[in-house]
Amino acid sequence: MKVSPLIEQQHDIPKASARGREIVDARVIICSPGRNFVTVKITTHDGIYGIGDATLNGRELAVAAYLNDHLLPNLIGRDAGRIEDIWQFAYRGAYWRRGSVKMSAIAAIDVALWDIKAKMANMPLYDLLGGASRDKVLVYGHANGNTIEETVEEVGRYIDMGYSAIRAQTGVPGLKASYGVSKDKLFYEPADAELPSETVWNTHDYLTHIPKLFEKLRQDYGDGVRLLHDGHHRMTPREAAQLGKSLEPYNLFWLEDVTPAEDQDAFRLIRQHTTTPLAVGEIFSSIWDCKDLIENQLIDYIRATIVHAGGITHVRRIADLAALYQIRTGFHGATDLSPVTMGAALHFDLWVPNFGIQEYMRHTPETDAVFPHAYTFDQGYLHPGDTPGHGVDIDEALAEKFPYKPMQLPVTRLTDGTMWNW
Ligand code: CS2
Ligand code: MG
Repeated sequence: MKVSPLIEQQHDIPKASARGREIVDARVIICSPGRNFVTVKITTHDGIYGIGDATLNGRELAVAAYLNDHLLPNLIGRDAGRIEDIWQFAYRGAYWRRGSVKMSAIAAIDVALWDIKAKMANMPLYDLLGGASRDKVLVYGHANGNTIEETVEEVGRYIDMGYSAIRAQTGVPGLKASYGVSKDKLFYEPADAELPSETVWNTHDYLTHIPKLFEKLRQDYGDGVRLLHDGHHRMTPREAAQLGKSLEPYNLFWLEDVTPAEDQDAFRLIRQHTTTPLAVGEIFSSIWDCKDLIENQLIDYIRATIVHAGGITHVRRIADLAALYQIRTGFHGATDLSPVTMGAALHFDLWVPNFGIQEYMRHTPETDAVFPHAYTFDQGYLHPGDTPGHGVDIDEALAEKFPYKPMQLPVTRLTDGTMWNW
């Protein structure tokens, strides 16, 4: 396997002394190679550096400001090895707890410090976490089309690429744009305008249309392929229960984000009516967002992910709680989570005992060039590679050529104009 020179250099790392572990530099790098990314780079006195992702789609500069103005100045002179203490300092010390902006900022620092620690130990991060629990990481890809026929064809393309787990999204007749359907098939990027573009939504039409897609997929591709679907927070709990029930004959791997999860108890109603497996959590920022969902076994997969939920240090706690209840991980892995998050997540996935699946939306060639990485795809699985650290770097000179571009996620309204959940 060919790895980039930036990744190769990381095998050559000096031994750390007490003084050598001190943080001497911590800064934010913002770039837009295809889309915006916020990256934190932390360097020790010995010259070992680690990087972390702080990208929060459509709110990138808010996280960057939180890092620059409030967190990073505190790091200078601290021992880079004291990851837990730095996490507690950033979380408790702020007084204001939780929230996507703060937890993404903490996550970036945390991942950069785990990267440094694994490099100091001269180990791939998965080894430092406890060692591999499996040989490779099952991933799912994204197939989508404007019509059922187009989506079915796309699923076939993913099967041909070697995927055994595929998320299928399709346009709903009569609606101009549907969540999950993109112009570009391999690289889906929903943030498409400086000020949010408006889409229209109609749950009634969606609920009657979606089962037809999965019926056709099972007819054409049989029972072997794992099929997933994302409801993107659009339904009420009762509507979600209806969809789950109507999809039962097609044996989905999971049905995701069927209803907004601020009210964790709402999932009881869904659970009582359907055995379709439920996944939720890509917008969660802490364990408190999913504690009841987990303890009451109202979900099957937890999607809270490293970049938006406080880094490895915090997501490890979520995964451990989930393991007690036989709930498995299914980390968010859309293109707005940078390759740095993908690398860190893959090390976590290789280790975590209760692993379920990892989302894998491919990044554009520009993004991949700015973030050289050791992870590789083979026949529906990813492997994080064995480079010390998390195996992802940033080419800063190249990053500079892609300056930040203001972009936001769309919003959606019902057909009568009522604001709804995008
Ligand atoms: C998503 C994302 O990947 C997913 O499951 O729901 O596409 C999500 O819409 C974006 O990450 C938002 O930034
Ligand atoms: Mg989703």
